[in-house]
Amino acid sequence: MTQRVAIIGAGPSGMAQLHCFEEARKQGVDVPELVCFEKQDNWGGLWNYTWRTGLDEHGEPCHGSMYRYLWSNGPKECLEFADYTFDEHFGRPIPSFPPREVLFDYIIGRAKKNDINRHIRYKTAVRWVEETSNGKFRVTSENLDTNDSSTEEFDYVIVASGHFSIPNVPYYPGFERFPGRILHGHDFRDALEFKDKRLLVMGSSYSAEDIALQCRKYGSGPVTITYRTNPMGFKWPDGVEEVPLLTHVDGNTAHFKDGSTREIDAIIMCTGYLHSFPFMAEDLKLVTANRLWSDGLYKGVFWMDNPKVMYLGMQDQYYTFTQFDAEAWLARDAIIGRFEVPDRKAMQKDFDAWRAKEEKLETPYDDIDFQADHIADLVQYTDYPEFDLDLTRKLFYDWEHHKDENIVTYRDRAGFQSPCTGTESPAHHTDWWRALDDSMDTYVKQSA
Ligand code: FAD
Ligand code: NA7
Repeated sequence: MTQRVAIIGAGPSGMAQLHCFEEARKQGVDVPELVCFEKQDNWGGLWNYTWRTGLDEHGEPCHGSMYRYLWSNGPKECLEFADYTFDEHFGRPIPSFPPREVLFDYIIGRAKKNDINRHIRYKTAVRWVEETSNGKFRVTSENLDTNDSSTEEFDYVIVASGHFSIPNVPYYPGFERFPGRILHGHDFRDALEFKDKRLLVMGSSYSAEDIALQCRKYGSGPVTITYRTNPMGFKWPDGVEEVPLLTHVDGNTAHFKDGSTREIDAIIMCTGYLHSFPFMAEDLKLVTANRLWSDGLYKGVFWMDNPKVMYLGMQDQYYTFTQFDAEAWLARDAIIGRFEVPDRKAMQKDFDAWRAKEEKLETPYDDIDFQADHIADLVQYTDYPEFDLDLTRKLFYDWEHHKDENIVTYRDRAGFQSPCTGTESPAHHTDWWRALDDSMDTYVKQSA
């Protein structure tokens, strides 16, 4: 009997999974039947931009959290597919911080090459996954067009449904009477909505940094960023500042812990996301914070209580596509018998060692090395093509320094070397701060 594998989600992680099974098939491996359930009508996950917010056209929670004018927040060389390079896709060197549409094009380039689309059931949401008495998994899904429900059995389940789509939305006193818009970054789409508005941005991580800058770039009024634990501490451009935590709002006045106040017109909460898997039975459900070493997973992939259930891309992310590839390759190899998942005790021992290392991390540089070590640990077991992982550590270090030097210009840096081809990235034709058109045509066609 052919084995069956259910993959939940056709974002970069689920696509990596389908892709590497195809690579094995090309090597002559007898690959299991693959069914990838995707609730949206297209692949690419978060990179598949939607203008929708709230509920989608089917009344489902909208998955998309990406916004217009989003440019890569890390050098593309640190997420390059080792078996499908930027040079191969674009035919010539391109700069290091491409806009969303350009990266989307790159992701689907590899996917088209291996024709993984044939495994994906679009507009199909997974509703429930549970183990059966014979050690298989019963997966119930719903066709969102017809509302028909179907239940099928699988030998393995791979959860690749992402974890940046269910917003964490705190409450602060006075919100219910605030006379302006309050939204989470998940619902942020177009910075032009906030032209001339005085903004309060909550949070001190990637979204707060990028949305604050982005709004200012597109003509917002002054932006005040409020932090809970530590400020980001960048040298902000004029009109952007960081202040301690909000205590409450009173009309248009925001009050902060240091006793200061600011007049504001809108509040954008960049307060993070929740790992949420309402479709997984309790005994299979990952429960974890957004951290570099997720709870409950051996090698960051295998659900330790039942390693036939695997999760991809569940870590907080410096490395993205490269990490998803490394995880997908190992998941595949466990399924096709090339990698043996050890017993529970050995898994726990391995987990504890990684967790102990994670708990000692202090700086972003430590974080980068930790995640690179994780990738190195995974790829050593697989035939993932060789690439210069150590070079990517250095590129991430450089990127951190560039951000510290100037948060507005770090995306203008060139000369990042590809860990796969050695190609050095050229400068973009326009400074990021002045580049208001983020279309692929403008970006790629005019790139020298
Ligand atoms: P996702 O991209 O979230 O894809 C998950 C897929 O699962 C979706 O297509 C979804 O529809 C589907 N799905 C979910 N639930 C179900 C269900 N029940 N049934 C069926 N299908 C389901 N990374 C970078 O490398 N560079 C960046 O610049 C960058 N910017 C980011 C900006 C924002 C605002 C956010 C939120 C994230 C950003 N990221 C960035 C990180 C991003 O998480 C990864 O790049 C990547 O999209 C994660 O891929 P994934 O496949 O794990 O998850
Ligand atoms: P993150 O990285 O999880 O950061 C969430 C931020 O929100 C973090 O600074 C938190 O502060 C802050 N936070 C959380 N709860 C609160 C409350 N209640 N009040 C104030 N501040 C709060 O999420 P991001 O959206 O920035 O990034 C996620 C991904 O999107 C990332 O991969 C990017 O590539 C894009 P803390 O420091 O914990 O005090």
